Amino acid sequence: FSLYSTAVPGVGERTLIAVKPDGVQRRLVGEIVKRFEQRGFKLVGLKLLQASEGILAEHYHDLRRKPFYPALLRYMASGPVVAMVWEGHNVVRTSRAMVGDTDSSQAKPGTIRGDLSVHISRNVIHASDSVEVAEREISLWFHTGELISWETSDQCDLYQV
Ligand code: IDP
Ligand code: MG
Repeated sequence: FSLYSTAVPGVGERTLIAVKPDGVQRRLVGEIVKRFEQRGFKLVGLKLLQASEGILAEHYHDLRRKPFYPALLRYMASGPVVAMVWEGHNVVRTSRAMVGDTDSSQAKPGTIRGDLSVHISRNVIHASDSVEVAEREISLWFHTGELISWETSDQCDLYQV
């Protein structure tokens, strides 16, 4: 039961964020979590996992014909991933802006990729690119029981409730 999420339109929006294996290996998990926390989003799911080929094939289904696809799947399976679900107003669009350009060499300073990575093939983080895709990706990476609905005590500092 969530009083505030229903009271403020759009506050219940959710997105899938994943720290990719290079980000975990480079000990960037804390830095990345910090940015989403400090922006004001709510963490509703979090786990460290070794992604299976099946989940990665489903996750990157649209890219299956790209020349970099086999290397992308090897990269994503090369170590553990930290998968997260973050919730808040406009979280899908805002997190894409926080993440920055897919090509790290084009990503602006101040963005996660622009501050923490140099190359498109090791760009440290995934973020869903639309609300519909986010819903599909969340159900791919998480069971419903792994997502926690909870109230943050600072809701009225972040939103007009
Ligand atoms: P996104 O992660 O910014 O949404 P997409 O175009 O959806 O970017 O591509 C998914 C992932 O595939 C990228 O984050 C990156 O890891 C990888 N990728 C995309 N384009 C290239 C490329 O040209 N070379 C190598 N890897 C790529
Ligand atoms: Mg994408």
